[in-house]
Amino acid sequence: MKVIEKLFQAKETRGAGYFVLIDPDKQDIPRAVKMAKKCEKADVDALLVGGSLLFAHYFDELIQAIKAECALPVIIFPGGTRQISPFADAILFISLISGRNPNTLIGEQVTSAPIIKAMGLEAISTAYMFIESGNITTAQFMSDTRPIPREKPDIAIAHVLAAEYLGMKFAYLEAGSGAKHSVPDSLISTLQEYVTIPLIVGGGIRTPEEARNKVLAGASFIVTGNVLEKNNDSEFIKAFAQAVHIKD
Ligand code: 1GP
Repeated sequence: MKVIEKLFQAKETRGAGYFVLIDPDKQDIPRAVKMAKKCEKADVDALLVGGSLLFAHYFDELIQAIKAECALPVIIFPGGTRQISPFADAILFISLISGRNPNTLIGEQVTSAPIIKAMGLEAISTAYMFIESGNITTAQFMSDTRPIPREKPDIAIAHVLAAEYLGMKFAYLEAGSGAKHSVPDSLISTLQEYVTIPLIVGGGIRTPEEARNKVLAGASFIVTGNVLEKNNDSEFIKAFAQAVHIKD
């Protein structure tokens, strides 16, 4: 079964899916493997691997090590063309549609597409949208783009509609890693009325309750990163998974 089908199935059967982001710059290989195993036990739906910068030089090795010990789908969430690996199950093929930087809209994609083809990686077309979150995030700075103002839903609506009409499979609403404020629930509920493509929501989500509220507002997938780097207690991960899986 393709990874995208597994994701749709998780959304269908559990109400929503829960992704944990492993940033190779924040976790070395042994820590990442330990975390991946805990996530599998805690009923996480998939692991995202990637980061805005990538100082780490062991991207392939980290993914291989996770795959050797954990059965969860490993999906690359790339901060750039250096983050492609044949050892992953799929890659979020993102276009940063909230920005007007041609390189992050189409340039990086053209450079990486032939490599992805050669590796036989499953590419999952995803519209990536930065939502203003109270501080300038690394991803915003590195992409040289401005986020969509959080109090201007019309701008966000126009962007998700464009994503759907362009045939993208997901829209990822990103407040940014470590964001002061996560994507507002009210914005999620407005956007889900306009499109049928599933909304992935991440950035600055710190509690299971916050995650659940986003699902209740209409998010189909929730991503957390930072919060589990600070507390990777198995029960805490489980609490997030249970909060997101509203049908379980
Ligand atoms: C994924 O970048 C986020 O969309 C992760 O954000 O690290 O703040 O959870 P946090």
